[in-house]
Amino acid sequence: MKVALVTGITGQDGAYLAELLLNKGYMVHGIKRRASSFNTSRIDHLYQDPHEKNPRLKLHYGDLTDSMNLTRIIQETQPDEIYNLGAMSHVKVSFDIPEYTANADGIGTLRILEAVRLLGLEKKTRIYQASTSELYGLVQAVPQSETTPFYPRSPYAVAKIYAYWITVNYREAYGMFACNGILFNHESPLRGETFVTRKITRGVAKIALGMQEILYMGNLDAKRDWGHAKDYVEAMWRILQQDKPEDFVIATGVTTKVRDFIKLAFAEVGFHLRFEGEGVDEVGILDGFNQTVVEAVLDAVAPTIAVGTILVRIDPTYFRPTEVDVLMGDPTKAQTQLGWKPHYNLADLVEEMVAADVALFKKDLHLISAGHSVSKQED
Ligand code: NDP
Ligand code: GDR
Repeated sequence: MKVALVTGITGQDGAYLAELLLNKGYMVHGIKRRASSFNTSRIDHLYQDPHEKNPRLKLHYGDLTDSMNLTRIIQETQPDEIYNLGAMSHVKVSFDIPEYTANADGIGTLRILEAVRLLGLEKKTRIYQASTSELYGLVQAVPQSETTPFYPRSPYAVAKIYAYWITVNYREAYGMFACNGILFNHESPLRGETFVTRKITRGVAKIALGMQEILYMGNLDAKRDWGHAKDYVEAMWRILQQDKPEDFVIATGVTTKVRDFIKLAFAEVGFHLRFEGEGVDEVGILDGFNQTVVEAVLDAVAPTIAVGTILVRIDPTYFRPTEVDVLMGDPTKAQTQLGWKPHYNLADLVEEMVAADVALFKKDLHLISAGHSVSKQED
């Protein structure tokens, strides 16, 4: 049985990857951080009681900032494959906690590579590093491929560029099977609540259900190449099954403005939105309903919002000190060498995410009507 170790197993990608590896028959070890409350909701459906015979999923307490902990876990688990997905992954937040981000996202990768080397596992253990399209940063070329120069624009991206190059360096210096997947944005119903797509689909669901009035957003002009996380974890696995260790861009090749994602998401609940104004004064206004869609999605809960109501406003808090304007990947190498192509397009993604959030907040409505309180956190 192949053995995999996944850092960041409690995150969006960790959850989809763990499921994929279990389905392929792997023994999966995951590193979770100690928290004051349970933080495994994304993988609870995969949980296996450690007291059962031969469980194939085992979680270990750990942290990418703790070398000894990582070395011990790697020694104990002797993995054939390590997927280093753990990171402080929020670009905006990295401006608030830059030193921690460098430590976890940059040096954390070094700790894994060095542990594998010191333990003499460099010929056994293959390593996947979660690199990112944020490396491209300030636009040098569109679309971006494996040969496009990098120009990082945030503490997060600068930390990840260290991780990218230290992975390349250990491959070249010690002959290790260490690879970068340069993944463009990928989303899902499991996406963290404060990334733009999930923030939008949550906001749309809550507005449609009468639980929120306005969605406050940052830069609506940013363009992103959005895929589905389920497709992207398949690419991670394929990268480690190659004969030779190499780096790959994983993307859909299609880019979309944040503003258009918002329109698509509102359309899922039958709301037509139009945008008016400029800069911080731009607003998204309800232009009309498609009543059939509204009734189908919301179970005949007709919205009481009047046409002409402002549903989206700009809050400059969400602007970044330095922004990445356009990301659009060229996945040709992955298509030809890995035989990888995405199964989901943007329309499928938006549909799945909005439907999941409508279902989620309908549950919250039941809880509220039964006198329970629910989380009000938004960011
Ligand atoms: P998430 O933010 O959903 O998950 C991040 C994971 O890392 C969580 O399990 C988190 O734990 C864990 N983590 C955070 N800090 C540490 C630490 N110090 N030590 C150990 N674990 C830690 O990210 P995604 O699943 O979306 O992304 C996975 C990886 O891919 C990340 O490295 C991200 O930077 C990168 N990436 C993501 C892209 C995307 O579009 N999703 C695109 C390109 C790259 P906890 O649950 O406790 O917070
Ligand atoms: P990104 O994702 O920074 O690309 O990093 P995010 O979804 O946070 O932002 C995408 C774009 O949307 C703009 N934006 C907003 N973003 C957020 N979060 N909240 C808002 O209100 C908002 N309004 C506009 C942003 O300015 C940005 O241009 C993600 C992460 O998963 C990284 O870990 C990963 O490496 C990259 O994708 C590829």
